[in-house]
Amino acid sequence: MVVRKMHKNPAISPFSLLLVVVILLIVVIIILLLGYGLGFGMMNGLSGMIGIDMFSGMMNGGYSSMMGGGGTGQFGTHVSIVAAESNESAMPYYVRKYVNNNTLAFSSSNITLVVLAMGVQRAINLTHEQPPQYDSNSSGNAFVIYGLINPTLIIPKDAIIHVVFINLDSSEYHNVIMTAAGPPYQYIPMSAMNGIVSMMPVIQHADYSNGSASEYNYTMAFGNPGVYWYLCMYPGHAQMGMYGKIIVE
Ligand SMILES: [Cu+2]
Repeated sequence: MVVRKMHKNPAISPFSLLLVVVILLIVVIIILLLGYGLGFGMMNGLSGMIGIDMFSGMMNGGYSSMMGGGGTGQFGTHVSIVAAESNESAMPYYVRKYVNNNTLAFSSSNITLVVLAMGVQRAINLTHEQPPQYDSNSSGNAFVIYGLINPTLIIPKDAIIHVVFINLDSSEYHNVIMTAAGPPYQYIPMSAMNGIVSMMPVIQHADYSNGSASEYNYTMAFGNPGVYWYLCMYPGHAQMGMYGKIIVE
C-alpha cells in the first residue's frame, strides 16, 4: 500500500505542471487581446504593467475607467515638475501630519489626495524623510504624499477622495491603486485584485529635459471601515515596497 502511494505521486507532477503553464499563457494572451480590442483603461493598465509600450498612445489618448468604488478617472494634461513638487508641501487644512509614525490623518468628507510616484532616493531628497523599513531599497520606488514617504493614511469612511496621481520618476511607469489585500505582494501583484477598490492605468514617467510630468485624476470612496492598502501595480514595484497602509474609520 505504502509503496503504491509513493509511486503514484511523482507521476502526476511533470504533466500537470506543463498544463498549468500552458493555461497561464493562454490566459495572458486572452487578457492582451481583450486589452487591445476593447481599449478599456484597466486593460491598458494591465498591458502597461506587462511592459508593452504599443498601448501608450491609447493610454495618453484620454478615456475614463474605474472598477469597484465607483467614480470616474481621466488623464490630466502634463503638469510642471516644479508645480508638482511644491504641491507636496501645500498640505490641505484638514490633514494632520504625524512625522514620528509616518501617518496622515484626514478629517474631511471631501479629500484631495496628491500622490507622487518616484524612486526611493528622489523621495528622500524631496521630503528629507526616510521611507518605511520595508521600502528602504535605494533601487526601489516610493509614493510621496504631503511630504511623507508611503505614509499610513487615516480616512473617514464616507469620504469622497479625489486622487491626483503624478509620476515624477525619470524613467519608470507607475500607478496607484487601492485594495483590501495587504502585503506581501508578488512581482506581478495579482493578489491585490482580491478586494480591489480603485484601479487606474500605469502612466508614463516625467520628462526632466522639458520639466513636465504625467498626471492622472480619479475619484473614489471606500464606504466601509477597515484596513486597506495603496500600491503600484507595475511589475516588481509593490514587491520591493512601493505600497502603504490606509485605515478607514
Ligand atoms: Cu511603480
